[in-house]
Amino acid sequence: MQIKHFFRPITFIVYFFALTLTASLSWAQFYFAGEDGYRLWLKYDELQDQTRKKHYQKQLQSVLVEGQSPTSEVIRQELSYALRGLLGKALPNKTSIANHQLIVGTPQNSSLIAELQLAELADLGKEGYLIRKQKVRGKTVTVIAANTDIGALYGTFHFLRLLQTQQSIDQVSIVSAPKMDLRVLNHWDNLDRHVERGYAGQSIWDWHKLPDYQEQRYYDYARANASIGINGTVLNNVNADPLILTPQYLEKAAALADIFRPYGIKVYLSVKFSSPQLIGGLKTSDPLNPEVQRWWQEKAKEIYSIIPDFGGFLVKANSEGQPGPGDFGRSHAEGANMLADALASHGGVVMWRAFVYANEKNEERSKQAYSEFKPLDGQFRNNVLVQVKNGPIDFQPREPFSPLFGAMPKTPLMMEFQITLEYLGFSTHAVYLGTLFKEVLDSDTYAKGAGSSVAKVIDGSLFNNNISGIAGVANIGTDRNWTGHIILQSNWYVFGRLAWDHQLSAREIADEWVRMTLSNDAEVVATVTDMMMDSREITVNYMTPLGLHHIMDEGHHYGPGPWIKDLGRDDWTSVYYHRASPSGIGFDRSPSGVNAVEQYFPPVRDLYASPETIPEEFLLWFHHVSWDYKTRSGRTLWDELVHRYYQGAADVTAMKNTWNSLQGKIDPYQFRQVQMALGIQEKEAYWWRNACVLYFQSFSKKPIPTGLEKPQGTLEEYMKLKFPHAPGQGK
Ligand code: GCV
Repeated sequence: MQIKHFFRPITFIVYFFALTLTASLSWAQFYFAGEDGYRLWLKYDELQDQTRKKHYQKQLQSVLVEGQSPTSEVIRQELSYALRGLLGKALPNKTSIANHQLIVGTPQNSSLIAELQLAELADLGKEGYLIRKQKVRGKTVTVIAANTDIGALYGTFHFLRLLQTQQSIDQVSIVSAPKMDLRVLNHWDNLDRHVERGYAGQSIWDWHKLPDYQEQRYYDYARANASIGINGTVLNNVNADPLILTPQYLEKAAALADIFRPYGIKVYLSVKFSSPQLIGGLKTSDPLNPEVQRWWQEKAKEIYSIIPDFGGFLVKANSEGQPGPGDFGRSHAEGANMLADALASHGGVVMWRAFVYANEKNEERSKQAYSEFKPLDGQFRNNVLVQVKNGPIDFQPREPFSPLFGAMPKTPLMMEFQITLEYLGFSTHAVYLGTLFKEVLDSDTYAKGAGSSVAKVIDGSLFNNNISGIAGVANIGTDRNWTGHIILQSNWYVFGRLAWDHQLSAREIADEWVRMTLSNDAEVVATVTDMMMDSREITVNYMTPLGLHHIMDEGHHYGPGPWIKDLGRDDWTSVYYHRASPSGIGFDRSPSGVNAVEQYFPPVRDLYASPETIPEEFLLWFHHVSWDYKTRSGRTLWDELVHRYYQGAADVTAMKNTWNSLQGKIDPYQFRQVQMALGIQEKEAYWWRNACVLYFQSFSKKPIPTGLEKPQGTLEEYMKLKFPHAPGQGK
């Protein structure tokens, strides 16, 4: 799978001539050889620690994977590929049962495992597993057991992770089951392969060549997802093309579903609510119209006839120009229920998005999803999940959690995170999202008193929901390294790991990802993990400190644009959100303003209601304060704001230097990729700093605090910058 460019003779010759002909080329050009990132965290390179390797070799001389299903075959292949790589040794093809040291299977496909009568399996459901040293017919072996083949596959990946991260397997004893049912990637991929908010190339789905041409990448995508427990994928953009439901495209989706099935991954589709009119020839898409209902029922039947385990529909309705039940005077519940009824008998679900805001409502944007959906609690069918973005606006570098979490006890709420960095620097900034995800998941809603975390709302445990789920808007594209640069692979990884177990810490997941992707060297692991853990806060500081939000340039959302005003709608502009004026800055969402705090449960509501008690990172989200307002550092608001912008930018320089200190300790190509990205990030961090400080200074009229350099450039210069072809824009 990996192409070692440098070692191919032809490549070597090309490099040689390039070097001699261009004397100015530095040796750095050679650093493009190496690990290109395609293998993600499933590299399985031979372990460098010889003692550890020998120890593993002794315990893994012979492996038995039970079962004949396609999933068992996948397990067999993955184990043999991985162990050959990690241990540098092919496994013997056949040994007698008595000699097996690792056995993988289920009580159904393995008499050896059935004999063990493993009581823990009773609590592990369809996807859980156990990994344990166990006496089997008198001999101690490692057992990976589950109730299903998919569970055994997850257990296998966990076991391989232990080896990849060089942990002891001597006394291994692990029992694990996912905390959420649906762990789903949302691809905002169009049928022409443009990815909305995608910064890593085109869509990996080659719709034109499907169903017959099946890329190796589809299989590697499935392996990667299965390795972190992701069990569903929504193939197409929520701004859906109705053609996805035509036979021509369903056949293509079916081909992908066939590939993903052995890996435990179900296919879902985003659908356009007006499909009955657009492709069905009906005069209406009114959800209460019997003909429309019949159309969806027939469509569901057609889908299940070719994708028997089809997951269901994701719907963006009456949002940003998309059609929906509101067009016919119906509620979101009536729309969702019609689709849910069509899918119910086949076992499908509807993931209905709560990302709605409308001009006509004349209500502040951050409050609208709550106002619209809370009254519908209890009205949805039991195969509907309402999918809520983590914050009340739109995937900003920092937002408070959406007040809907905790507010709809009778409805399963699904989390929607954004893995792609639409608002955090596209694919050239190194921002690890583990800390952002955890901050949201661990937030206490107080819906049922202290301890009612967002995580407990979405995993269904707080309100005892019948189904639970979490979605992540994918950052995946055709770039050889999948995600733009290597560090951003960690965001795909951490999403999957937290979807499986939200109690894991962001740090332990970063640590494990670094070991599997970059190196097990202690210095590399510590340095990169620290860097990743700080990276999101650094980004908040140079983009949107102290609760500022939505001040990026318009449309593409690339770079700073606090001056953006006069667009089609106020709540698409930056000035709507920061409200800077000569007297101060920030959005008054307290009781003296639009009172968005009322949507939270006490004591959050009370804490957020006053600038004195609100956590400072949300100050300007909920309050308009004067430039002289005293912040907790003792500085005035103006000085604190400027300090944070400066600190953020300086921290990127520090991060770049830290990374540079790892040269020679990381694969050269991996090193170079991140080095280049950090170079861009550094430039852009200073751009953000200078543009925002100069802009806000035009209101505060205050000097840059002593000791800080003057921003380079002028505000006018920054305001003139235009990026009409910035990637990932909506079409
Ligand atoms: C898919 C934001 C993005 C849009 C996206 C929308 C959504 O507004 O900028 O590109 O559309 O959110 O989540 O539906």
